[in-house]
Amino acid sequence: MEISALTRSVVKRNHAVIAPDGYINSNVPGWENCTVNVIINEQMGANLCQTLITAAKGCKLSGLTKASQIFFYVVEGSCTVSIGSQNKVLTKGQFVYVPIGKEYLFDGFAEGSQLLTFHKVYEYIDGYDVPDTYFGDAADIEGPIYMNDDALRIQVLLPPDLSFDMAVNIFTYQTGGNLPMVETHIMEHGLLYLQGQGIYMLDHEWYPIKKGDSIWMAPYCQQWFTAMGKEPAVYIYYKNVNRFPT
Ligand code: UGY
Ligand code: MN
Repeated sequence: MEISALTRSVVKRNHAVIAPDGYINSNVPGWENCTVNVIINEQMGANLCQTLITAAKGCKLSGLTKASQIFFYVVEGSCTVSIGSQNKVLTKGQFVYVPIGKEYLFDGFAEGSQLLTFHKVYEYIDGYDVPDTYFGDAADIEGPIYMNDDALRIQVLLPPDLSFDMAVNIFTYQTGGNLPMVETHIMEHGLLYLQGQGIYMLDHEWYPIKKGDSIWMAPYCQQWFTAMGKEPAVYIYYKNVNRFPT
């Protein structure tokens, strides 16, 4: 018998590991016929929001982005999306970046489809316009080798353009791959595990992590990861970029 008093989830001052076993659903106005799990949010001290949306029959997400831009990524299933005059079908691995000040509508979901979202308050920069809506497909994006290690690949999903103040990347570790150093950096991360398992070190604590788990890393939360198991470990993560630290 499983013991309901145990979980792998932890919420600390500068990091959190959120496993799906503790999810409690939220209602988000305009997001109908779905469950919404708000996994990372300013309530825990973060400067981003990360949610996971699971579609039920008749799921429809409509809204208008205000201060925050939103990145939507299809984790499972498919849907249709309309933003301004653009209409597209999105399937697993495809994504859309919705800038501030845009109306969006997602519907036509296959039941059980899952969307990951990252939200960040947009920071203007002199000399640059707000980015446009941007569609993409992770399958079309090459993953160059990371830090000369053939076991590590990073796919950069958003354009390398200073008008963007957030990056979303997919990091793939072949079996036995690990981060070549302990990272210590000002940028913050929100992360969802897409495949496999491994051990994450966060602020010198060690956590077993697997598909479906999420992680929040505050600025300067020290981080290291090694893949385990027999399939590659894959995670998608958010990072704030391209702005002078205030
Ligand atoms: O881009 C990054 O900072 C990335 N290498 N961090 C991480 O995977 N924890
Ligand atoms: Mn990092």
